[in-house]
Order: sequence, then structure tokens, then C-alpha cells
Amino acid sequence: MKKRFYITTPIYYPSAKLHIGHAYCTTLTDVFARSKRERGFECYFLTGADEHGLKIEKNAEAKGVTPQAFVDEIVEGFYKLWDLLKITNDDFIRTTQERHVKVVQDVFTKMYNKGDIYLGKYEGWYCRYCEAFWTDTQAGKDHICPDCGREVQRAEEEAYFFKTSKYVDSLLKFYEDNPKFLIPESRKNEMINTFIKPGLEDLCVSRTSFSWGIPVKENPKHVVYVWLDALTNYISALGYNSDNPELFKKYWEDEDTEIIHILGADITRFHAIYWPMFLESLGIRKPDREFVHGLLMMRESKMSKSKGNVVDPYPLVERFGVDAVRYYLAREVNFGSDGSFSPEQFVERINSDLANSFGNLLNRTVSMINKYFEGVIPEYKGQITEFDGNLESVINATISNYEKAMDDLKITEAITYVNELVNRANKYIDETTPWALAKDENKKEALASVMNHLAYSIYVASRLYHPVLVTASDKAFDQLGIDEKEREYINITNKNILDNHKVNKGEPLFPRLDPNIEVPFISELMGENK
Ligand code: ME8
Repeated sequence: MKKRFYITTPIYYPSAKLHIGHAYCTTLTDVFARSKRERGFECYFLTGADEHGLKIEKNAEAKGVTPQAFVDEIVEGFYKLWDLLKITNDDFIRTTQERHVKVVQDVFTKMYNKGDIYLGKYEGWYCRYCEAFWTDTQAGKDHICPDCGREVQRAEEEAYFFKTSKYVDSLLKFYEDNPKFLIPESRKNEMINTFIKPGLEDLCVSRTSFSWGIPVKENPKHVVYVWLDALTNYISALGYNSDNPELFKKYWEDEDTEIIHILGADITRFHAIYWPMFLESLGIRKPDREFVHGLLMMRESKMSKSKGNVVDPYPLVERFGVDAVRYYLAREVNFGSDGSFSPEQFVERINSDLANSFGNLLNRTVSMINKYFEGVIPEYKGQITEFDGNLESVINATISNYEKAMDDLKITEAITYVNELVNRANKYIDETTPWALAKDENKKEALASVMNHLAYSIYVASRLYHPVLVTASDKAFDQLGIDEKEREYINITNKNILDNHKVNKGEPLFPRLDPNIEVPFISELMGENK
């Protein structure tokens, strides 16, 4: 395994407020970054905002403000949301920042001087209203603008193109040599069969129909196509081609770094086809992994602003807390598959996994240690009851399965292992019947072993949940009475870590949610009660 990681989310468009889909991607990326750091690896985590393009120019115009003022306000909301969700990104790149603009212009010039970008003519279907060009497929046989529904006209304009044809063969070879580059595997077949095999046209990488973009240095009536602009963020943020290239050297050039992009299925083509080509043109290394997650639906339908069914994560976190929302996002929809959001499932998930299983295990254990051992966790003395051995092997297996799943970005699966451990520990209480052991003085040693094993199970579960339950895990550690140093991941296999610690009974970690109150609350956020 490589010794450090560079991990990125897409940079989102500040054309409107972020919704639960964006929170999903950023939260899961954060879970991965935190889990790596907690295990002692260096991990540099980047997110940001993709601020150029026609749509933003138009939205700003409609609001009567400059595009920069428009994005400034929306990006403020990005910062607030990531703060609220306790996202631990190391940097936040905005494509309007000088450090980025300069790199994009230089990249364009480099590619142009190399002969990979050339000036040609763009022909297509033009929508006068949206000032946008559409391809034959996009305009369809009725020649209608896919955005506004108005009729489009055949038109042409001068534009720069990137020579994709030059890089197709090496891209296919790259896929073949690096079977782990694009995950899930099905995405690679989709790229090859849907886009590459039918023949890739050279990519138009400049526009003259609007001005909110990065001007091409050599010919400023053109602005750089938003995707060439946006993808470059992954290297401009590290100081590529700048006076301060230290981060670029460490997190991109050094082969000991694993470079991972996380993205949604809607933007796979740009990341998996064009981005490796651009990098090859620049003569720099390609990412090691691109992990494509599925898109969330709102119940059965696509999220859409016109339907008003887009959930704003902000009030959700304010009401249910950061842990509940992070947990729901990480657990409910298998990272890599499509899924859907529903208020009923949200409430059910929090109640069953967090309130009933994890919260209850902690609550019961701390109460029993208080009752039977005056609040002091008995020492670990090996396998005493007939059930101890099995619980210990479940704990060991949980740790290794969890680490393997996390390394493969199977985040949902990783959490499921921890849930299984929690369920196993709850069942261990039923098997060992501590209330019966407590009645028999000869069973004191067995009772002590049960309490230690339970406390250790909670310790391990809290440690493994920590990248998701960023506050509740610490509260569980507090209740077990262990200090900062003892919380470190390195102690996870130390069965004596809890010996003689004094427990502190606290508030329940996750109070049960009343579905009759909370489901309507969330439905309201989805615009369902209108
Ligand atoms: O595409 N479910 O930005 P964007 C899950 N600026 N995730 C979703 C989602 C949904 N329903 N909707 C959006 C752009 N996402 C470009 C990216 S990167 C160099 C440039 C997430 O604001 C998902 O990760 O449209 C998706 O790929 C991304 O937001 C698109 O965000």
C-alpha cells in the first residue's frame, strides 16, 4: 500500500445551493480521508467550487449582480455547509482564484504549443436564447434546445479543439494496464462501449458565445471550456507550474502518493476519458483511482429544482445532528451504487442502528458497570466465559474486514462490519446473562470478564465508527473514561486498554426519533407537503 493519499471531490457549481447529493459525495470522501489519517497515513483532501460558465453568467444576470458577486455568495454557503458537516478538507479551490486562472492559461498554452490544441470551426445547433451550441444528438430530430425547449439553428463559430484522436490508443492501454483505475468496473465498459468505440470527436475546448470564463491568453475573445478549466483544479490547487510546487511534488509527482478522485456517475466521461488525456498531453502522471459513486434519487424521482424535491442538508443537520446525517449518508446507499433518499428510511436507520443498537449497547454496559463494579471497568483476564472467545474473534475479524473494505473505498460495507460487531455484542449480553451472574458470588470473575469484553467491544466500535460518527464516538470514549492518547487507533488491538477505567454515565448518544414527528419534518424539506 502507498504511504500517503491525495483525495478529491468534484468541485461543485455554485449556480445554486448545494443539495444532499453533494453532501453525500463530500461526506463519504471525508470519511475516507479521516479513516486514513486516523490510521496514521498522510492524506491531503481537496474540494472546491467550479465558478465559470454560461449557466452562472445567466443566473447572475437574472439576479442583477455580477457573476463574481453571485458565486461569492453561494460559495459562502458551501463553506458553511462543510463546516456544519465537519468536513476536514485541507484546501478549498475556487476556479476564479488567481492561482488557478494562471495555471489553466499555461496549460492551454502548453497544449497549443505541443500541437494538441488547434484552432478550427465548431459546427452545431445553436440556441440564441441560451447562447449555447448543441450536438445532433442533443438537439434531436426536432432540433430543440435541451435546456429551454426553443428551436435551435444550424450555426458555426471559430473554436479551439483538443486532439483526442492522438490519445485514444494510449488511453485504452492505460485502462488495460491499470484495472483498478476506474471503479466500479462497469464504468470502464460504459466508457469504452458508449464513448470510445463509436469514435471520439476532437473536444471543443474554447467558447466565444459568452465571457464568464478564463480568457485564452493568445486569443482573449475565447474563454477556456469549463471542463478543461475545472479538471485542472486537481493540479492547480497543489501548485502545479507555480513558484511553490512543494505540494504538487509531494502529492502528485511522488509515486508513494496514491491519487484518488471521487466523483458522481454524471461526470465520469470527463474524468475517465479527457482528464487522463490532458495529463498525458502535459506529460504528467495520471490518477491511480477514480471512484464513481451512484446518484441519489428523491424517493423514486430525480432531484430537480423545478420539482422542488431537492433536500437542503443544512436544516437536516441542524435538527438531527452531524453524526446522524453523516451516518445515514454513509450507511444507507452503498457507495458505488445508485440509491434513494426517503424520510421514512432516514428515521428508521437512525433509530435501529444508532439509538437501538449502538446507543443502547453503551447505555446498558455503562449502567451494568456502575451497578456491579462501582463504575470501574474490570481488568481483561483472557477468555473466561464460554462466549468470550467467539466475541474476541468477531472483534478481530471486524477490524481486518473494516480496514480492507475502507482501503477499497467500500465505505458502506466497512460500516456494516461495525454494525455487526455491535449486534454481536448486544447478543453477547443475552448469552451471558450478566443479571444472573450477578446473583452468584462464584460467578464474579465471569461477570467481570463480560463487562470488560463489552467495554472493549464498544471501544473498538467507537474507534471504527469515528470517521463517520465524529462527535458521538468521542462521547462514547468519554463515557468509557479513556483519555485522548488511549483513543489512538494504534491501541485498537490492545484488550487491556480499558482496565480499571472509571466510566461516566452520560446522556443517551442517540435519542429515539419519533417517526410521527420527524417523517413529516423531512417530507416538508423535500417539498412534499405543499
Ligand atoms: O458537475 N446524488 O458540478 P455539480 C449524488 N462542476 N451525488 C450527486 C447528485 C445526486 N443526485 N447530484 C450531484 C459538476 N451529485 C462540475 C464538476 S469536477 C472537475 C467539476 C454530486 O455541482 C456528484 O458527486 O453538478 C456529482 O458528480 C457532482 O455532485 C456534480 O456536481
